Amino acid sequence: MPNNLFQHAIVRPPGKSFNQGLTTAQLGSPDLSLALHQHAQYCGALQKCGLELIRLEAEEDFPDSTFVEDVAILTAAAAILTNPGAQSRKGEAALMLPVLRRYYQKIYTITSPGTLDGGDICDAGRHFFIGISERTNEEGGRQLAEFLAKEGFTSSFVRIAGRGIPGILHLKSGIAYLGDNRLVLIDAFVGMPQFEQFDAIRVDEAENYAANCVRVNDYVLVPQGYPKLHQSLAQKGYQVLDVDTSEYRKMDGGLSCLSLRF
Ligand code: CIR
Repeated sequence: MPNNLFQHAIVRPPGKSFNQGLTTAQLGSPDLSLALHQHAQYCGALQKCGLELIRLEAEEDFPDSTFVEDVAILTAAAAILTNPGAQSRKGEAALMLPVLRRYYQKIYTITSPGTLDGGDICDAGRHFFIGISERTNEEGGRQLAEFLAKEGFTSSFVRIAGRGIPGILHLKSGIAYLGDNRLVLIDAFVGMPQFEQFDAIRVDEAENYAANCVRVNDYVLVPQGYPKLHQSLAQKGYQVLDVDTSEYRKMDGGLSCLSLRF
């Protein structure tokens, strides 16, 4: 049985300004109509997992706002609104606040000088790993750790900034918690003492992008085109749903960033 039983997901499609968002990928400009098609397929996959979707409008003023995961951390009893680390994304948090108010009575907020992106936060059951990255600083991590402690969760920092791990914008670019004490890990994270107690599923280096997969109830969503990880997960007994995110990859985004699940 999954230990993460989600009922809802917040999603926001990309707008016409999508190709003006932040990226280091050097994979070319995304095709908006294909991105919208892929977003619709992604939404369909979440619905197949049993989730009810909360669909937000595209926001032209914020090219990266389709990556909704970065602006909030959602736990059973409380939400934490983030202060995104990139200047161009800071306004996205205010857009999310009224949405969170519809579902959460208790909302904490990360404030400056603390910065934090949701992509750096890996919820591993009662423990949260907090990536300290180019986007999430120690003060942001410290504030989050304090809020989580109030809600009865433990947490620890994973330092990724300055380690020069290629393709790793956020912690969850290289790690995913599947429930069942299992972590999907890229090689750079294998052997780190913090992860030793978990059953690790290693990602082949050529498939690093696929480490950003998501367990949603009875399924694991995996980016399309990464057969080795698909196979490893299927062999462990997971029902795997492949979702094409090629246009989001061009903007440094992965599967998890496209929704907030709760
Ligand atoms: C950014 O650089 O902020 C966006 N272009 C991509 C954010 C991806 N989010 C994530 O991995 N959680």
